[in-house]
Amino acid sequence: MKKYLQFSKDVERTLKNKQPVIALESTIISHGMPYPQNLEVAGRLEAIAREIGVTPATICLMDGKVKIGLEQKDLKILAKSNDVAKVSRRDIGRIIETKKVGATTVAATIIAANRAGIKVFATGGIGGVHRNAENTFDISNDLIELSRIPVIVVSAGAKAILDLPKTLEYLETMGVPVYGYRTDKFPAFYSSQSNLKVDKIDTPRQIADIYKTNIELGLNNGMLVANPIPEKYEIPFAEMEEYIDLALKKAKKNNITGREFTPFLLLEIVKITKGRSLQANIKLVENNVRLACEIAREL
Ligand code: PSU
Ligand code: MN
Repeated sequence: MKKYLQFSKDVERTLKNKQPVIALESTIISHGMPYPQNLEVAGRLEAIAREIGVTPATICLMDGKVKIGLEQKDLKILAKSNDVAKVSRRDIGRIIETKKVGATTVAATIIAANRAGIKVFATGGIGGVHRNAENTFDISNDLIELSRIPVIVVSAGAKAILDLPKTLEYLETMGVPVYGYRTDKFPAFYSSQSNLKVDKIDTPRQIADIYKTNIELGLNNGMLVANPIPEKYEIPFAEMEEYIDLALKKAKKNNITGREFTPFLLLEIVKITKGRSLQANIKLVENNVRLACEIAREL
């Protein structure tokens, strides 16, 4: 992949100087949030990282290249155009070859980040095992890539649109460590906790140390750091459940499947909650970027 990587000046210099960098995904911009909030958020996440002294590298595919670190005009295209492809592992080659614009999911972003030498990545929520997966087989590529790409993924757990117990079981099957940041309850994205147990870790330093040990042991898997949404911004689990139900019913009625399924549900929930879920989403991503930056500095 090396010859396809195109670094921004900023990211290239920071990596060369062995200073901290974090990776950010672009699907959250193109398919995860509505315009114009998506563009504001993309800019704000980068600003938060810079304030902490960490260089943000938002990643996407453009002009036949894997871009590591974007300019404002790139972010604008991702935020506004409705001709942006959602890219997981299997889509990378096709979108590079056809020189289309591709927004990278968690899966594709960590693949690219790893090739670029970036070890920490922040997002909102990861993809996972969908409800009813026993019939649909809908399991996100994110989980597979987490098991084989040695990048630390900071997320607010997994979204309650998913089947959380099955998602955790699958991560265990695939050998992916899941750590709760200062909690032993797996966070459920909009809500700070579920009743599912995870191993608790209390400091960015400890996360960095475990990561380094894993690498020294030759275990080349990634790890998931689940960082709960700050309580004052959370939407209670039971309340979310009603909205998610509505969104799932609508998806079924409209026959939404495959890569369209997650974006459909996310935007539907924004509509149903009249933007409240979007506010929670924004707060939790910001919170994840801060933690990812602290971990990157420890590394
Ligand atoms: N979860 C969110 N917001 C998102 C996504 C997931 O809360 O924007 C996006 C991420 O890019 C994730 C992708 O990698 O959806 C997963 O899609 P799928 O379920 O189709 O694998
Ligand atoms: Mn899927």
